[in-house]
Amino acid sequence: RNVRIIGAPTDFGANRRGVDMGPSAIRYAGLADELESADTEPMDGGDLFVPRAEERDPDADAPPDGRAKFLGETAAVSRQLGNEVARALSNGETPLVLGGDHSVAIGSLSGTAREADVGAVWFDAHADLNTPATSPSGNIHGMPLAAALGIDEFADTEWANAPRLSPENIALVGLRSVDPAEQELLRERGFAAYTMSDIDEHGITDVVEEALSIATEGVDGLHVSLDLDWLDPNVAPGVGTPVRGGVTYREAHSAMEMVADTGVLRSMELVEVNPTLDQHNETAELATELAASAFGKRVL
Ligand code: DIR
Ligand code: MN
Ligand code: MN
Ligand code: MN
Repeated sequence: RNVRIIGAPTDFGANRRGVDMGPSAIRYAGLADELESADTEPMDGGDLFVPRAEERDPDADAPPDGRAKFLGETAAVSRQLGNEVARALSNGETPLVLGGDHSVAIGSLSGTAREADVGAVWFDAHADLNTPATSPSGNIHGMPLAAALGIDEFADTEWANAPRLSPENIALVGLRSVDPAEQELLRERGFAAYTMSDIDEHGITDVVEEALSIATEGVDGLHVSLDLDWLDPNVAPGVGTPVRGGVTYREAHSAMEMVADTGVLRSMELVEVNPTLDQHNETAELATELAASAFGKRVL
């Protein structure tokens, strides 16, 4: 298959500068070679235009109630990215989006769930279900799943809604840092959510198998959102919001191999790689390896 690499070097959705260097770091770590070793054809269209945070006023487009920094900039990038993802898909390519912070998922999801019914697995320490009213930080990287689902303030936002993404086909895996309002949402709306404790108890294979079956049930394709802070900071130190107690190197590969085995991977993103916080670019290297596993790379 042809894999369309789309760099989305945002950082204004996060609380730390440097995640905008993610796309470069991931490419430099050997993404193209890794994808070739998974028997895919990488096609790199370069990076989207993203405004520089220091040239903008974070509160210029702040919503009347609540906080959402760089809302206008996020909207602009999301529109652009949504169109690029949709275009790649219509050319028969599989989009692989390189973040940037996790706010880029708003664009990926709006693009991938435009012409098809799509389910998603969210591999992340966090739930990313805040809204401007509930966010403790005002950082939009903590909100993309709420945005894509059109929850509350995001309800009538054309750039944020992913029209054919249904809440029944979403599974969150690896949770260990969830804000109170997010806990409430998860409970009320009945999302399939698996914490690290679930992985401790049932093992990565059973948890991911269940998550994938929920996400792929009755849909045309699967979107995989991989926030590198899903992994334990011991193996993925180069992220802005590390949380101890994440999945191991081998568990992560195992999960991505299971993604490949579904045969319906439609789009994917690698987000939150911050080379300025990393050791020898190892988090970007890990991201390239995990992408290869998700695209079908095998030892034998
Ligand atoms: C936190 C952090 N829940 C927030 N979220 C992060 O700011 O909303 N998501 N880091 O990946
Ligand atoms: Mn995230
Ligand atoms: Mn996270
Ligand atoms: Mn259980």
